[in-house]
Amino acid sequence: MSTAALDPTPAPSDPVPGVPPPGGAGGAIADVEWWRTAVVYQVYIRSFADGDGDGIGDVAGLRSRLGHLQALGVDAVWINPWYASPQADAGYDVSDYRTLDPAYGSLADGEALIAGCHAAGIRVLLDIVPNHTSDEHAWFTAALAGDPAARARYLFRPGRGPGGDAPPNNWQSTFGGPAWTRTTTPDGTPGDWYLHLFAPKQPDLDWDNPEVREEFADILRFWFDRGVDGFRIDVAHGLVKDAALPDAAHPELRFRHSEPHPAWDQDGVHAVYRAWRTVADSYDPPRVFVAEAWVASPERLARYLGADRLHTAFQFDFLRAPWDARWQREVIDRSMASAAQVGSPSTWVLANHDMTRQVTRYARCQPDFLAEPQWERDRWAGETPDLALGTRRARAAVLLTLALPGVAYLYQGEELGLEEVEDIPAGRRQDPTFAQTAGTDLGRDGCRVPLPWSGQAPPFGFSPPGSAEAPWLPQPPSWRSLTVQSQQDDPASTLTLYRQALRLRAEQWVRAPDLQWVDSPAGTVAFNRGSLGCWVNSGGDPVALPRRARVLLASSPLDPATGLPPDTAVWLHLGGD
Ligand code: ISL
Repeated sequence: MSTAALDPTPAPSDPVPGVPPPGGAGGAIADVEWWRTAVVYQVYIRSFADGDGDGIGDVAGLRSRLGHLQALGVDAVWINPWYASPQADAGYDVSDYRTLDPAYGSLADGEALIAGCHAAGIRVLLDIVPNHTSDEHAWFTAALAGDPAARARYLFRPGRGPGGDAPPNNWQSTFGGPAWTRTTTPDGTPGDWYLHLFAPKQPDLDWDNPEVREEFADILRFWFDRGVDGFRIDVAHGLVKDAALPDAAHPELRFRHSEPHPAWDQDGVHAVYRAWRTVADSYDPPRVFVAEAWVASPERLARYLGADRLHTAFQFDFLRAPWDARWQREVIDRSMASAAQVGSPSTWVLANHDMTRQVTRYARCQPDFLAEPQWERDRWAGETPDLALGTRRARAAVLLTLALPGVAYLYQGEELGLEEVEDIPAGRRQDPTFAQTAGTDLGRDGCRVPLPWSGQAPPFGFSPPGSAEAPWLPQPPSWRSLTVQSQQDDPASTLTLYRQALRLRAEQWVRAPDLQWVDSPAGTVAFNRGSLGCWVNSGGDPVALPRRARVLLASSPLDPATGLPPDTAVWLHLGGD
């Protein structure tokens, strides 16, 4: 057994503007199959970097920090919605899909950003929001004004019961409260109701209307023509509803992604994506998609994928799996098998802007998430997180993720080991979930807090020095030890671990053969890919590592006497050379 000290991995080269880094994006930019093995970094633009000092992240801030992404070695970015929006749901309420929100920049700024990313060897995915528009979108304001063609693009229905006073069905909004809001007719009397699976300011479109389909094909082309490499599809499982809009056995739209609901995962949705694939394939190089589709199983998810459908879809079971080897292995096996059946790569993700950050998820008891219809933030209310433990596990989890075959998505800030900020004062909370549940659900603001870049106090370099406005969500003072500046030269930091891991992945794992499970002690997951090995210990005891293995990277220090400690992962070169 070798538990030799970690091999020194070359430090990432200093980013050179316009010059792709070696090993990462540089090699991949010419490859049309790049999306099968890419590492994609999710930029939550509102919280990434603020260029103009208004406390809100923007395109100028993102451009100024591309060096961070180069040094990390990512292949692509996915930028959360940057379109014109009243920001009722942080940009997922779009009022104009063909321009940027002024808070983020102009369309010209967006075009320059796309070009700047490409020059840096980084591809660009945008986020398309096709399930709903903003209520301030021109289509919806025309609908409310009575234009029949505009009304037919949304789901207006008469109410039930005397006077139509009850909503048309029993669906409950994802953010809490009824999924229907009643309109007022021009003469001031109560009118029809409109459907919104999310906030009242996000009316659902009627995807049975050909005008809606044509409009979104045109929006895709608008951005593809500007060089965008692909799209993440918001709520991809929700566009097509059961046409009768019947009552649901379980009215909540939010919790029961694993059970049938007439709003989710209807067969008719696949025709939409077949049409979108034709649009994407008409470009050279072809553009790509990743679906956000919360469906009952990996097998249902695979129905979204294939040569005539979408390229990839997030494997959320992996994100939701507890820190437990049995679940990890089962989820990985099932996700890989179902994606492989349709010729798609698995798409691994540990975090996004909707989910409790992994440091905090892994810092508490590990319930059986997959069997639970609840979100973890409800279940955990009141349990103090052990953040040191959560950090240790999160560092191990990313080595597991990046060693797996397929695509990996990183969410901004995970490379700094940020935790969920759970003590944001009620008056500062922005997520509509908080208001729509009267505060019983704290919502998603805690994973959206602006990034700490440098310095000893907020805004930690997020905004320029002397900015008039504070960051739009408050940053914890403790983040002084988690800034990019404080971590970049620290060999033990989480940022250094991510940089080393991405470099080794680009150099070795992406070319490695398929995964073979290795028999390993209970509480561990172990697999080989050719001469590379990955071992993860989520059990309570140290385990011995294979003999004649050379350590390439470890998530925490190894113990020469006992091997792989609990809550640690290691990458090995097998064969002892
Ligand atoms: O985050 C959730 C619950 O609090 C999820 O149910 C989430 O709403 C669902 O995954 C869909 O998310 C996407 O669409 C929403 C938007 O608020 C999310 O940020 C986005 O990722 C509506 O557009």
